[in-house]
Amino acid sequence: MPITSKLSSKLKTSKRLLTGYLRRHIPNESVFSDLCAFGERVANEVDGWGRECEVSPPRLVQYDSWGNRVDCIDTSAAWKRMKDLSAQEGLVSIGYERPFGEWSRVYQMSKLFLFSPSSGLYTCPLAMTDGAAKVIASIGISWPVKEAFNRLTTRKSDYFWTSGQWMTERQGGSDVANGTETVAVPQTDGSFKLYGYKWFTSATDADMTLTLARVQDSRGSITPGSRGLSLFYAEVSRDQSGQLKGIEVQKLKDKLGTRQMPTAELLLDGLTAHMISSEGRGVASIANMLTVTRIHNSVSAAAAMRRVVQLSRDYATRRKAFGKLLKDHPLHMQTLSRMEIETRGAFLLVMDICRLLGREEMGTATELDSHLLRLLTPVVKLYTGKQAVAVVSEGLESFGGQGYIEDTGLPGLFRDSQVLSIWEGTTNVLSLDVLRCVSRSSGMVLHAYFSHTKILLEGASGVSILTPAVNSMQIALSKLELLVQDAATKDPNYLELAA
Ligand code: MFK
Ligand code: FAD
Repeated sequence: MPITSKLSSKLKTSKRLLTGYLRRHIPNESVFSDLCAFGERVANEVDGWGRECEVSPPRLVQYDSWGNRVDCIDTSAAWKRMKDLSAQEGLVSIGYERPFGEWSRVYQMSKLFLFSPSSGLYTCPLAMTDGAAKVIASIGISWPVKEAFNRLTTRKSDYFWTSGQWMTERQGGSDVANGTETVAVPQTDGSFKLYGYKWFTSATDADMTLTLARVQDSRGSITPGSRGLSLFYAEVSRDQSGQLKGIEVQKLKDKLGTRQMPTAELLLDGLTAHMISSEGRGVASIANMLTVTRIHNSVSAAAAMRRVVQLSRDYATRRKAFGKLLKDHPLHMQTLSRMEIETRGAFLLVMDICRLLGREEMGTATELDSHLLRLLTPVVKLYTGKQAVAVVSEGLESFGGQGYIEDTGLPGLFRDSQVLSIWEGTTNVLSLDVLRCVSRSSGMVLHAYFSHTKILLEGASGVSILTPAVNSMQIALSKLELLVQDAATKDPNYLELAA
């Protein structure tokens, strides 16, 4: 039996960290009763489904028995149950129903924090679904995306849709602006047909997607670079013979981790799509999706750390070495304490970003809050992504050899944490995003950061948030320092930005 399947008491410890935070900020009994009930459901039901997703990974059926191309991505029953549960529990919709005003995002992300390590990576489609809903909300909920918005944010499982986020192409995942080759050919009815190759598309069993492409004019010309990219909405549907309309699934990727969910390479061959940004504003328009998915990524990183710390602490009360339990070895406990501190710091920092997002969405954010949200989103994503790999690795070591053995369920935690620093922007690319927002706000975001740390220093409850915040800023700033030094000799464009 995998070690991760005896979770009930450990989730209670997780709830202590969570409840401590929530009691300070949302002292509302219905939040606690919902989280307690959900925590029990995760421990008793969902964790087993997560394991099932791991041992029954998706597979691609390209042809049916009669040789017809079907491109069916076959997922486990547990993966499908995750979708129903996500709708019923409001794992996306809470962010849009906003039952607790500016604290609704904290409430939603608290549920995701409990769900994530048991979710079989279902948090990935949920992140993209939330991001797509956010983009639609920001551009206006009207045709052709009105129904899509309603479906993404519903609690009815049979109406619920998930969304993909198809940005990465072979030529570039970081450099989307220069790497995107997909073209959008205008149709007489105002829609477009997309032709191109999307190199990474996760949770490809989604019902719709947001994607980027270049509009081709009547002479077949396109505009290169960022200014040539527009944002498109497309539904993933099948014709009467069961064939995908305008899409061929070329293959499912064979990945280090995240094996529970399908990640496919897709050929877009005349996929019907609707432009939902102004022409040439694709990157700026999808930025709202990036903000939300990067925050989800940070929640998942903190949750992975939390899970491994809980398991390590529990093991320390059962395993004996040199005649006593591990918990009675001060050196071992020092290791666990360091993991615990990292985890608590990450949790508080992540929740602070969720708080800021909630304030912005309710219109209660101050200018300082908005600058902080813009600055801290890439910082927290890059910091917690790296931290999760380190803490989960330490966690595996705390089990000795057993940490390396597959049927404990522990290696999966490690494999799945490695992706957190890669997708949704690598560490360097996010450091450049910090530089971008510092430069484009004429330094206002940094001013906001230093005012915020001063406020935190003055408030006793903020001190615990301060350390990781300062650490992460240091990582980002040291990257910038290197970049500027390097740029001085190699790349005059960066110097201009850094100024
Ligand atoms: C468990 C949780 C799981 C989460 C789900 C995981 C599923 C997997 C999903 C993926 O991995 S999806 C793919 C994610 N891809 C990336 O994150 C791309 C990484 N590359 C970047 O982030 C680049 O910085 C980016 C492509 C966004 C921009 O490159 P450009 O085109 O060279 O940027 P440019 O020209 O500086 O900016 C264009 C506009 O976008 C500007 O606006 P304006 O035109 O109005 O000035 C920028 O200000 C704006 N912008 C860029 N980044 C922004 C932003 N605005 C707000 N926030 C940002 N972060
Ligand atoms: P590159 O951009 O080639 O980066 C290679 C290295 O160069 C990195 O270390 C990077 O930090 C560094 N680098 C790049 N540019 C700079 C720079 N300017 N300065 C300094 N260093 C730089 N994408 C989607 O669109 N949708 C998905 O659903 C999706 N799912 C994914 C699922 C998985 C499991 C994985 C692993 C990836 C997924 N991706 C998805 C793709 C992911 O977003 C990209 O792989 C990621 O953004 C990096 O892009 P890249 O692979 O082109 O790497």
